[in-house]
Amino acid sequence: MKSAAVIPSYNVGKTIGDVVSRTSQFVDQVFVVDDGSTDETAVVARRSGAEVISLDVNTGKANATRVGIKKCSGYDAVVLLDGDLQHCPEEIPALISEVQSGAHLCIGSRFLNDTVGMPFGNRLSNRMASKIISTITGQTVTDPQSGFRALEGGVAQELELAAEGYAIEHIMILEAAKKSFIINEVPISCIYGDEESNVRVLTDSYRVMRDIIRFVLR
Ligand SMILES: Nc1nc2c(ncn2[C@@H]2O[C@H](COP(=O)(O)OP(=O)(O)O)[C@@H](O)[C@H]2O)c(=O)[nH]1
Ligand SMILES: [Mg+2]
Repeated sequence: MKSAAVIPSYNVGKTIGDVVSRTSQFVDQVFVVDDGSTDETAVVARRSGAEVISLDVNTGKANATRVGIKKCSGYDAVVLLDGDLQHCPEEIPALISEVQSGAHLCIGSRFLNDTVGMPFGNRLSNRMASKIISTITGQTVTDPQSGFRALEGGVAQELELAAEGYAIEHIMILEAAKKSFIINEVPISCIYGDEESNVRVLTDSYRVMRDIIRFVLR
């Protein structure tokens, strides 16, 4: 199974080298979409073996992910993961294996494992998102905000992913469910260290809700 990873990246120069070199051990090609970073993200990613797609200005996680997925045409599986080392690349084979077994979208869920270390705010917003996405799709999705997931290659190219910023994770699930694609989850770990989040609670929560409502009304 020919696989690729897409890492949407914004100012993750401190961690991207490690993420790329560890991810390369489990996929055939790593694409880093450097989204107008002002640090050494692109240089470090390239040096670590990734093909880097550089965007001139910061366009947000959704756009960078769409750009990266387009580059993956011809791959059988596309893995998505964050660039700040909160995900463990060694868990990639478990996600790809689900695609190999027939899943169209396999989400790495932090809630099927111990959630020790997850900040209270994240836990709360995840619970709410889980209720909303599970209700709309009619299936239990324990971690709709997880950025660590794998898509079947053809499905990856077929999804429109009409979302902005962090809404992409939710909209990907809704689009996949609407097209009756097979969605499942596997447990993953998530590391909470001293990384900084780019999430702006009010703006990003508003965008997520707006994009979900738009999707439902379409
Ligand atoms: N391309 C791109 N990637 C982003 C942007 N913001 C965040 N990311 C990526 O998305 C991942 C998750 O973002 P982060 O801010 O850490 O969110 P959190 O982990 O949910 O708090 C990061 O590791 C980055 O790789 C952005 O504006 N553009
Ligand atoms: Mg993060």
